[in-house]
Amino acid sequence: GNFQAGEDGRILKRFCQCEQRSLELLMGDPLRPFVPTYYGMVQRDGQAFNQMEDLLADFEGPSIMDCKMGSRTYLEEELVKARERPKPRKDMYEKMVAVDPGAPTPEERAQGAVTKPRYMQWRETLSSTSTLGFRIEGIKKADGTCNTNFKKTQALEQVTKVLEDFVNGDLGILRKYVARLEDLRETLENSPFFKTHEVRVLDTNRSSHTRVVGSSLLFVHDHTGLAKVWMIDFGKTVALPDHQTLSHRLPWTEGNREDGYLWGLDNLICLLQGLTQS
Ligand code: 4IP
Ligand code: MN
Repeated sequence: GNFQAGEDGRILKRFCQCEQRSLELLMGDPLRPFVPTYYGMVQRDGQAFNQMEDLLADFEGPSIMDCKMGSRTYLEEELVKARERPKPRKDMYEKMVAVDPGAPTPEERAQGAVTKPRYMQWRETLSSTSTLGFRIEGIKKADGTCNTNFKKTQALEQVTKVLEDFVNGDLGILRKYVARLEDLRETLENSPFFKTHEVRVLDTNRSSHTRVVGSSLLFVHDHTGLAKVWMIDFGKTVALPDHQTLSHRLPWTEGNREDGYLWGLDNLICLLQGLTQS
């Protein structure tokens, strides 16, 4: 797996240069309270790991939810690569037919393989990634139940029901999640990591220097009423070329590199807010 237990409230995650770079920058950014504290790279049995805060350490029997944020979950580079040097992925083909035997095209069926962007786009349109800018990836509840079977959870009512079930309808927990996400949104909108220096030049405050493709929000709460959210998984979070900026809200078209992160966050906050009022 990607993770190993570390010492005193820390975890080890398989080393990724891109993630290290992001975490190092984030340690000096206003977003720091919303990401796991980074403790640098360590070696174990000849393997390199990023050492970071165990976000579950303060919880008693936590319930956990992973939401993948954004309207696009793969890098544009993958699209270019797939066009120039297509790399057939048999594993992704297998994952695809396991969910929907009718999904592959006749050509893909003959190959027994699909390209990565093809698979990722199929996942996006099947789930709420395309319609809401986020999708639920997995939930592990305090009662021991675990569900990662959300690949086809797309409809607003379905997503809402899953969120409500995750918190067992607890209004206190919901309100804490909403408050934390509103804090996060405000911090994102003011984060130099998320926002570029071109901001002032272009006279817009919605620009960014960073893509946060494939990054997740981790929701954790427990029976004591503690409820927090963190941004996790920066393996695909990269700096944009100079002078390029993002709104994180505009729809993606190839070349504009928009990731829909804030659009998804707006929708998620809206949904949870709705639940506190029902
Ligand atoms: C997975 O598909 C996830 O999208 C992974 O993202 C992604 O890794 C995998 O790409 C892809 O196969 P399923 O969730 O449908 O199994 P995450 O790591 O965020 O879960 P990347 O590297 O794109 O993040 P490959 O190329 O690693 O298989
Ligand atoms: Mn990843």
